[in-house]
Parts: sequence; structure tokens; C-alpha cells
Amino acid sequence: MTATRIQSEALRSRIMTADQAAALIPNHATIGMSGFTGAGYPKLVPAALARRIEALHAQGEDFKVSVWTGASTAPELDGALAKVDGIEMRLPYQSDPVCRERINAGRMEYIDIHLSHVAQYVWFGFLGKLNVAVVEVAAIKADGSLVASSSVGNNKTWLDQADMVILEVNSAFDLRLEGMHDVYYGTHLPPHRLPIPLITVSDRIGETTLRCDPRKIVAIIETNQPDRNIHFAPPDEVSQAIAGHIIEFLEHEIAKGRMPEPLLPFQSGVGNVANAVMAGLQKGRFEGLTAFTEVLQDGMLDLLRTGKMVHASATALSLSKAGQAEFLDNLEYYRSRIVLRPQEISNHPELVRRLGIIAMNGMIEADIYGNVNSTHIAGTSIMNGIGGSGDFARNAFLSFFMTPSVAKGGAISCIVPMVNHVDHTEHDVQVIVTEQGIADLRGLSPKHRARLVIDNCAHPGFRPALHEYYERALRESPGKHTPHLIAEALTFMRGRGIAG
Ligand code: 0RQ
Repeated sequence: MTATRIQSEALRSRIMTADQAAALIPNHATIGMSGFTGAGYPKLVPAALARRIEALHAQGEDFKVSVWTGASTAPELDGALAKVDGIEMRLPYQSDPVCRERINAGRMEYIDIHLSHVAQYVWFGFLGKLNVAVVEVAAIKADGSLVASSSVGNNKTWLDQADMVILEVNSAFDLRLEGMHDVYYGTHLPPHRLPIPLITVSDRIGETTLRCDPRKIVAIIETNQPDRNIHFAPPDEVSQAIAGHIIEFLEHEIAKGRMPEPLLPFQSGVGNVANAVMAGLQKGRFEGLTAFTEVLQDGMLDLLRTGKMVHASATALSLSKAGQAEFLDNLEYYRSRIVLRPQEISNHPELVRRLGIIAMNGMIEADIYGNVNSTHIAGTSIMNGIGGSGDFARNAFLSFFMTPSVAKGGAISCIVPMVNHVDHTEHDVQVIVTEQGIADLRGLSPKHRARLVIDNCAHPGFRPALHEYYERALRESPGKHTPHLIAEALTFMRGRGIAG
């Protein structure tokens, strides 16, 4: 496989084992790793680095690294390094249970940044020096350019900014992936920035491969492992109800003349609810759908397969095992319908605004005035991170935030008087959806929003308590614009069951 995957003869001399490559990484290095929602992450070097760190710690030596990625990765990367307390600082989005535990225990620093901001913050110098890039690719071409694997993420920036580059060449990826990627190299720094010349979701504005200065490549590791297998639960009643409300709402918007047909491009967040909305669209009447999104999951692949969706732009293919097989079996079909871009383009506010995206993101809770918490449990513990939800929500044509109305078996209301952490302010949130119904907040003052959110989205078991809070706040709050009983608001629902 070596000659076809690593076409540059000069670079073949840098092939080594993952342990040898991990040994080249200095203590306290900042490493830019590939990977976006479980796709295209390095499979061997992070685990080798974790083994090295564990051995050094056992000898009483201090060794930690900072890890930057595209978004979430897999147990072999985040999990392995967090488990040995090897991560000093992590950014941006992560969803690993071990990382989460270490961050919330105060043993690991974490910076939650909008996904479209990461690359430019690095170029601006806001985050300090990037020392090492560890990037998975499908192949190295004769001219040294790189064919990305199942995600592009921040790889362009890591390869550009790092002093030293370690490549994992993964032969589990079909070489016919080449040509699916569109790597835009026109992002200059202010004051020299130009408009990004992308007018429709299928436009190609860049190069099919990643550039990399061959002099920086210190190690090449050959691998043959597929991406982590992402499991999607079949849509349950709650997520089907949420999907149904969204589809009905889109029909309503068309009838009102506010939404064109075919529908504007979709952005769809991660998880089962997002997947259920895609499944709902599969059954619905809409045709000619497009997506301008960051993650392409199974539900969207299905829409492409049946022809309901004609084109999708993303930065990562985050598929289940069955989805990966379907994609590979029909690669020629999908290659002409999917384009993978760097995340600074897939999530770019200029493009999200220009294309008029319909954004759909999950949340942990929303308050009665429309502020949304996507990241924190009980105000102090991180769940995953803001991911790309802010990139899309603030700039979208139409933005939905969705959640089941209750969590933890009904013990906690996901509609609360005041969110205990704000990721998306009332100014960025347009439509809130639960299985109970939809609250269209556009054009409504805070007081009008409050009644609508309670009546349409809260679980019936929590509605009386929320109304009681709101009416009392209206009477007793010193300000009548956004009435609150501040001391009570944040503890309001804790510990109350639906009946209580
Ligand atoms: O906990 O796993 O212990 O059971 O939160 O909740 O209902 O399974 O929802 O998987 O759709 O995730 C916001 C986290 C939702 C996700 C969030 C508990 C609940 C469960 C997960 P358990 P669900 P989902 C594109 C866009 C931010 C990034 C984003 C997310 C766990 O959508 O990370 O949107 N979003 N990116 O029990 C206490 C509440 C709770 C609660 C839920 N009110 N109180 N616990 N839970 N609500 C992708 C990228 O950017 C990469």
C-alpha cells in the first residue's frame, strides 16, 4: 500500500511507528490534531503519546500537552489522553466522558470557542504558538500535497501553523475520496480580507488537497482503522414529535410566503433528535433539499441516497457503521453530491448569512425569555461545548433550538425561569421546540415570549409552577421588561418532580 498511499518517495523515509512519533513530541507542546465529531482523527499517535505520558508519570516526571482539534474525537484520542491526565488544556468542542469528568473535577483546563473562530484565533496569535500537528490523511501525493480523510476541520490551519507535522496515512479510507474536499486558501488576515466567493452550497472555491511544507513532516505512520462507529438510536416518540413540529412549521412559513421552495439549506446539529428531523424530512413532501452544515450524519446521507437532498456541504462525515458502508458502496454517487470544507468555511458567519441557513441545534435548557443553555449542567459542569451552534444560530435565516421538555426521567424541566448558563442569548434564539410544541419568538417582547414558551414548550407537569413564577415576577419584579425574581429563578426547578 505504501507506494500508492505515500506517492512522494522522499517522504517514505519518514515512516516510523506511532511510539517513535510520539517520542518526538516535547513536554508542554501544543498539538493541533485532526478530527471532527468522531471523523478523521489520528488513530494511533494519541494512544502512543498516552502510553508515553503514563510511563513518565509513573517515574514521577511531569508531562502534559495541550490539545486543539476540529471538534469531538474518539476514546482513542481524547479518552486515552485524558485518562492518563495528559491534557493540560483542551479546545474547542469535546464530548468524551473521561474529558468531561476531568474538566469538571478541575484537573483539566478547557476553552469553549465557536468552531468558526478557532482557525482565525490561531492566525491572529490569540491562542499562542502551535508546536505540533498530528493529522490523519488518506494519502500523500507525489507533490507532497495531502488528501484529507473523513473530515477537514482545522487541518489546513494546523498544517500551516505548526512547526512540526506528524501524519497518519490511513488506508481504511478509499482513495476515491480525493476530489470530495474543497480547501479554501483565500482567507487573509484583516485588513486584507476579501469576500468568500461561495454563492451556492455546491460551489467549489478551493483546492482538492491540503498543502503542507514537506520539510516540516517529521513522521509518517501507516494505519488501517475506520473511524469510530457512531450509534444512532432509531427516532423515539419524543424526537419524532420534535421533528414533526419543525416540518409543520416550515410548511407554515412557506404558506406565509416567508420561506422559499425548495427550502433554504439546512444546518443540522449532532445527535438523535437532529437525525430524527432528517428522517422526518425523508417521509415528508419536500424535494430539492440542500445542506450547508458542519456534520453530515446518517439521516442526511439517507436524504441524499433517495434524492430528496441534492447537495450537502459539511466539514465531517460522522456516520454509523451502516452509514459508512453505504457511503463506501456508493462512493461515486455521493462524491458528486457532498463537499467537505475546512470548518472556518463550513461554519463561516458570512456564508451562513448569505445562504440563508435553516439552523437546527440541540440544547440543554431554555428559559421563558428565550435564552438558551447548550453546554452546562446545573450552571457549573460542562457537558460538551458550544460547537458550531453559535456560528449558525446567530447568523441563520431561521434558527431552531430543540430539546425534550424534560430530562432525567421527568425530574427536571428543560424549560426554566432563567437558564443558569447562557450560550445563546434571547437576541439569537428564534424558535424553541420540544415534543410539546413550538414557540416562535420572532417579533415578540420578553413578556409575550414567556407565556408562549410556557404554554407551547414546557411539560404540562411543570406549566403551573412556571406560570406561577412568571405571574409573581410580573407583580414583584422591580423591572417589568424582563420580570424576574432573581434569587428564586436559578433554583426554581431543582429537585421538583413533575407532580410536585
Ligand atoms: O444525560 O447522557 O447522562 O443521560 O444531557 O442530553 O437529551 O441525550 O441530548 O444528545 O441531543 O445532546 C445540548 C448536549 C444535547 C448537544 C446537547 C442531559 C441528558 C443527557 C444529553 P445522560 P440528550 P443530545 C453541531 C452543533 C451543543 C453543541 C451543538 C450539544 C445529556 O446537542 O452538545 O449544538 N449541543 N453543536 O439527561 C440536566 C437538563 C438536561 C440534562 C439534558 N435540563 N438538566 N441534564 N440533560 N437536559 C455539532 C458540533 O458543533 C460539533
